[in-house]
Amino acid sequence: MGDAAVDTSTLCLFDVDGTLTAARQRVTPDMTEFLEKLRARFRVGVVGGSDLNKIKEQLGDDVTQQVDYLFAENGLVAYKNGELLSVQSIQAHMGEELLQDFINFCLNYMAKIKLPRKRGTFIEFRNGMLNVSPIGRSCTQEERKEFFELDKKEKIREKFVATLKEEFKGKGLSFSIGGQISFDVFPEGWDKRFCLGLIEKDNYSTIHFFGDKTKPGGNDYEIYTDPRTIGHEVSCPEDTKKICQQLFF
Ligand code: M1P
Repeated sequence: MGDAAVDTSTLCLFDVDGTLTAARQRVTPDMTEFLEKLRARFRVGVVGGSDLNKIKEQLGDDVTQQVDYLFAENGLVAYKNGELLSVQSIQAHMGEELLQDFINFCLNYMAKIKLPRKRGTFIEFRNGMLNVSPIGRSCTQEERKEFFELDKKEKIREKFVATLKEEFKGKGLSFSIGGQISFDVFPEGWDKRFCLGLIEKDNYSTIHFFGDKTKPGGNDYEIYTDPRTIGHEVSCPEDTKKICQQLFF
């Protein structure tokens, strides 16, 4: 089918884990073929929280060529038509002044906490976020469990985050306590909605978003409920395909 048949005003945007692939697994040939078929009708994009290498492991080395948009790290690393479109980082966004104030405050706060055990890597610097861990990320699995149990009782992370929210009020930072030993800090809006800002100038009249973590607290929630998208909740890759079949074919 030639380009004339493509509805260029509609974009179908897909989450990766649980939507195009099973969690952290490779895409099936069936899904790859389906995306190709869909791309003959509409523009197709992929938005994942993982970095580009992890997305390539799951969707294939040539994924940037297989879709119209590939957004890794929620769009901090963005490809359009196989070409690098833009790269964003937390240091470029926050600026060194605020970033250092924040890091120094965290280190100072952690220096005053007494825990049964402390290890290393208290702040992990990632491209799009800081990950802060009072016990330190280099703890063992046993130590991790011990901290997690203690944190349930003593709310160490919750209190830390509450203090940071107060101290850095109005600085445009979001906090998320997701795992067991740490919490994430990132600029407001740097969830999957980040990629929507990058495609604004492409003037799509309709953007369909498909994701599985669409409930509050899930990492698809914000983009799923964003007024710029029509959100579709899926339960697994087979469901994604089924819903698309019903909508588009
Ligand atoms: O996926 C949830 C969290 O998983 C890890 O947290 P922890 O090491 O505390 O269990 C981290 O990768 C964190 O960034 C992430 O949000």
